Amino acid sequence: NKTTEYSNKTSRETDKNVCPEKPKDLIGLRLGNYSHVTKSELIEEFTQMEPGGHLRPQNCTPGQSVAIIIPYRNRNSHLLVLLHNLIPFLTRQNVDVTFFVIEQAGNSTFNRGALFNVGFLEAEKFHRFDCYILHDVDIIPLNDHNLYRCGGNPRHFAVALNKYNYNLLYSNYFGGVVGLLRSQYLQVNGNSNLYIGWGAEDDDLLVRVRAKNLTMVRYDVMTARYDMIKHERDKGNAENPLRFALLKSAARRQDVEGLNTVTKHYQVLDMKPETLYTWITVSLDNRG
Ligand code: UDH
Repeated sequence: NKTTEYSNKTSRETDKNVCPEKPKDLIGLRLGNYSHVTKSELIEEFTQMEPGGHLRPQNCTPGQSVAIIIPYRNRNSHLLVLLHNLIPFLTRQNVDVTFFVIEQAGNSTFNRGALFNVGFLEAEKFHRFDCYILHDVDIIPLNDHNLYRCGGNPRHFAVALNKYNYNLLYSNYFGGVVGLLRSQYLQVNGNSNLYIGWGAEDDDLLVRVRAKNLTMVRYDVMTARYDMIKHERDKGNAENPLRFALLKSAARRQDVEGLNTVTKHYQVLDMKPETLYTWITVSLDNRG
């Protein structure tokens, strides 16, 4: 029983050595590491990784278990760079984290929102994580005071991107990297599954958050600073012309479409617990 195994490892009742609120090894703002790296080099470098992409503090007991959900298709080099940066970053933060890469199979139009819902449901089959962080593959955190954990309100982590001179893109921006407690993700009914192609699924999630009387919280621009790896728009992820119309009905659709309806629309084709991550390939029918 995987769940029991996992819980035993992180049980706080038997261990009084709880990780400090503010970890001691933080170093603050630094440059990202964009050197070319292979998967086997990462496996060799990060011997602390446990099967399925589980990383946990060695010297204290963490307060939360965190799942990082990465929506993915055809971005291998970005994924390796992300992990090369995230693993040391999260080690310094004493985070108990498991990485899930959710790969959309085939050539169907990319559906980032649905992939997050799939990631949540599939991760739950391993463990009821306390905190779910929804993380684009190409966004690299630069300041380890940007603590990867969840709290009383959903957090927008990716506030200041290099692409926008490390400023917020717009005041209601809720994209790139966000974190919600398990209970909050359930409460908002996850993401919408209806945004097929690029745009506005992140805005829809913020509407859902607010409609349930939750507030988005953010760290300041120095703390919540990221580099986005430069890339062209992917094939199979064209701008969605319906996105503005969909966004208008976001709150109305919230309870009838989202996490509670995605099950009908995906199939797991492959599931591999590897050293650096649990890799899950899914087909989506993109019918909501
Ligand atoms: N993603 C993939 N593969 C795809 C499409 C998207 O892995 O084919 C994932 C990936 O995690 C990515 C996220 O979905 O970080 C968001 O997609 P995106 O990077 O296309 O979206 P973003 O708004 O990119 O970050 C804007 C770049 C558009 C280029 C415009 C050129 N003028």
